[in-house]
Amino acid sequence: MPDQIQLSRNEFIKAESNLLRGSLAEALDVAVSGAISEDDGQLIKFHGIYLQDDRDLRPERAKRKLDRAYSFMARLRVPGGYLTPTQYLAMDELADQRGNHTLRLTTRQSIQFHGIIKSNLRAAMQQVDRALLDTIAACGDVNRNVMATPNPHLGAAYAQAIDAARAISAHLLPHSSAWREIFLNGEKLVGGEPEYEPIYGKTYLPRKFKIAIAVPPHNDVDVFAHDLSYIAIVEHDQVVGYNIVVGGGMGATHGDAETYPLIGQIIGFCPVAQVCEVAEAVVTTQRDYGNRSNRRRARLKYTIEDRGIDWFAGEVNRRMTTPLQAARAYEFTGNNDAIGWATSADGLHHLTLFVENGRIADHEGWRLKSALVAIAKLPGLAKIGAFIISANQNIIIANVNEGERALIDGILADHGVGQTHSTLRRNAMACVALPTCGLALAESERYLPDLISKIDMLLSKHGVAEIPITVRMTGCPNGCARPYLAEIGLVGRGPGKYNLLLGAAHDGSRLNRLYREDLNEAEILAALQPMIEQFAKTRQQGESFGDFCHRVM
Ligand code: SRM
Ligand code: SF4
Repeated sequence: MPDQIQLSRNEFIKAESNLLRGSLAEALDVAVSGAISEDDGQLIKFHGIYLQDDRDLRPERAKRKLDRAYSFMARLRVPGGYLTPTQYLAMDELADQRGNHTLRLTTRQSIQFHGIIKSNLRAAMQQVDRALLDTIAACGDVNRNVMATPNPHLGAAYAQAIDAARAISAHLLPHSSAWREIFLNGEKLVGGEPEYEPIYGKTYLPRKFKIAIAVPPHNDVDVFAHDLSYIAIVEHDQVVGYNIVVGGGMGATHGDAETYPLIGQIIGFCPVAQVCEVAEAVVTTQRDYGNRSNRRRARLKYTIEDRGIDWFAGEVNRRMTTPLQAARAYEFTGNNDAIGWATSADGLHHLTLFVENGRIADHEGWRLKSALVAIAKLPGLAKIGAFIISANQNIIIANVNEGERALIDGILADHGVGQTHSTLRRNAMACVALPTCGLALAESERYLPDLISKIDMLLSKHGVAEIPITVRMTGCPNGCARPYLAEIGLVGRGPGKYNLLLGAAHDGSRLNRLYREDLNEAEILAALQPMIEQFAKTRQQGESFGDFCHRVM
């Protein structure tokens, strides 16, 4: 271990937690408060769960001298975002019985449940377990949900990528049985071998760790945004290996020049058989050298910034049986989803369904949640179908036979779920933000839809509404919707105020740059208007909005 000046408080919490148990089991039984202690609040994240409160209700409850309206958010571990229709139905039921009646698709191909009160947490986890799913390591200082380009139905290479995601997820899964013990049967392991964490050790990683796999030409997982990524190299529809990308990350803090988003760098190529070995080598290097004093500088991107990419690649190679080979050629065309129906070589159909900001809910005239339940119950789909969550917060209904394709269209129409959104809206994402996210400085999920309508008017006025432009909003600089890789990025600074960032590459390979700071809605539109006008008038042949802004800014 390198010298450390002073370990952060979380390091002590982890070390003293008895492999992620802390006093969680007892805390869940305490009925007088809907919350848990701060230390247990840190530990429960390793089990995919966050303590939150409804921020809309804070002022009123404070006036009435009431405790905050506490509840928990739980996030699934779903490598590659792949669920069977039966699992989807079980999760829909969970949202109704234990959560706030919505399912929230995330930017890492998972589902979040909001509003689970403490007395419902165990029952919720038991429902998850019965569906052969879990929430282990969906948050916390460990490897999180492993992403993969979500098209396993479109060819062998995509299916191989999802297999790799599952293998990596299993390889890096904590060995602690704390999740089962706390939430399922309460049984403690007695006798036998003492538990240990062969990869993590008892203080796990310095910070969260994220992995994604992309299958070119699709960069929908934003391969340059994660601690470790794999770019599939495909020959004759077979993955022969992966280029390895390290040190990407989005998170930053306003006003702290020591924190910033970074895109990952390619350090070589590995054959398929070495996928887990690479993951272990990268993770253990970060385990041993990551910053355990300052959590703001603890992600892998800073370890690499501080020690250099050559040092890092050398350390990874030293930990492997065979070093990485030279990186191979690849090409990405975009980081968005192709909304609508597609048909694969075997004649099966697949619908990528646009889900605005990932929120599956029923509203008057737009009953998406009920529609998805009706679709999941179709007999043919139950046998061979899949519900696959995309990294752009959409859902793919995969493996649909000819007869059921028409039924699905009918169900969507009957529930008012049209798919005629503008091009801009289809390419937009917002993070959750208010009212559940404790870190939000501004609205995001609840506000972006309105702003999109207004930006769409500008685009239409100048005749460029059909050109795909990626737009992403977050309620704070943590970057949960990867806004720094959007052609138009909006990052919350305070109520109703956003930084406007422009100029990212349309294929997710270049970050955007700060264009204007602290703008309200009118100022955002006023700043975009001349850019859009100039784009419409002077764009070069085939030039994307991001490349145009990058050129003229
Ligand atoms: Fe995130 C923290 C939501 C993807 C960077 N993120 C949070 C928390 C848990 C707030 C908190 O710590 O109390 C948010 C919960 C909000 C809520 O009420 O549900 C939250 N993050 C999300 C989700 C749900 C956004 C979404 O709208 O889909 C995404 C869940 C992904 C998943 O299924 O695992 C989500 N978060 C991301 C991403 C995108 C990605 O990973 O591809 C990033 C940027 C990439 C990165 O990590 O660098 C991201 N989230 C953060 C950070 C900043 C980390 C950093 O290095 O500085 C935080 C804050 C922190 O960790 O201290 C954070
Ligand atoms: Fe919350 Fe900020 Fe993440 Fe949005 S970007 S979900 S506001 S932490």
